[in-house]
Amino acid sequence: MPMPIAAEPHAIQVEPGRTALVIIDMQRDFLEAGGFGESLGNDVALLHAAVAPCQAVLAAARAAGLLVIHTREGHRPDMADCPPAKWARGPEGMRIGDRGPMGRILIRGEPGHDIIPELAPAPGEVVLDKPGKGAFCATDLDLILRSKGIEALLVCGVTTEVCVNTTVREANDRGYRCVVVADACASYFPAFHDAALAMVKAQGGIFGWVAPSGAVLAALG
Ligand code: C5J
Repeated sequence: MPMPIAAEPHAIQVEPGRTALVIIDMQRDFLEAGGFGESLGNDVALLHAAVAPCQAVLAAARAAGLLVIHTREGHRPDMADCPPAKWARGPEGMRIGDRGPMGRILIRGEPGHDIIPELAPAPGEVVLDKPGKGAFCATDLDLILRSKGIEALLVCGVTTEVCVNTTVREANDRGYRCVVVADACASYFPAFHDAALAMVKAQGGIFGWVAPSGAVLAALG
C-alpha cells in the first residue's frame, strides 16, 4: 500500500517495498569525543539531537519491512583509499589514521568507526562502507538499491550538509526520490543544517523532499 508522507515542498507517496531507509554515518567517530568530528574542532554534542528521531524511524522502518541501509565513512587500514587531499586537512597528530581514544581515526575495524550502539545494525541489514562523503562514490549502493527494486529513499544521519546532502544529490541524479528526515539529521553547525534542508526542498524540491520524523512515523505506522 502506498504511504503518503506529509513533506515539503509537497506531500509524497512511497511504496514500502520500493523504499529504503538510509542512515548516514551515525558512527562513534562523528558523535563521540576523541573521534574524527572532534579532531576537526567540532562540538560533537550538537549531533546527539538526531539520535532519538533516528531510533524511532529505524524501529518503524523495521516494523514496516523496509530495506535498511547503514553507511559508515572510513578508510582501509592501509589507507590506500584515502586521498592525500582529504588526509591532509586535519590537524597534525589528529588526522585520519592517527591513533585516538577510539583507535585509529576513521579507519575501518577501529572502535571509532562503529555505528553508535543506539542504532546498531540488525542482522540482515546492509552496512555500507564508503570512503567519501557521498554514499554512491566508490561503493555498490546503486547496485544494491536497483537489485532490490528501490526507487525512494528516506534519509537520516549526519552531517546534514556534508554526507547527507552529498548522498541526496547523488541519489537524485540517479533517479531516486529522496525524503530527508529533518530532525533525524544533525550538523555541527545548526545554520548549515537549516540551509542544507532548505536547499533540498527549494525550487519545487530540486533535490528531494523534507519531512519531520513525526510525518514519516505517521506514514510508516
Ligand atoms: C563529515 C559526514 N562531516 N558523515 N562526514 O566529514 O558528514
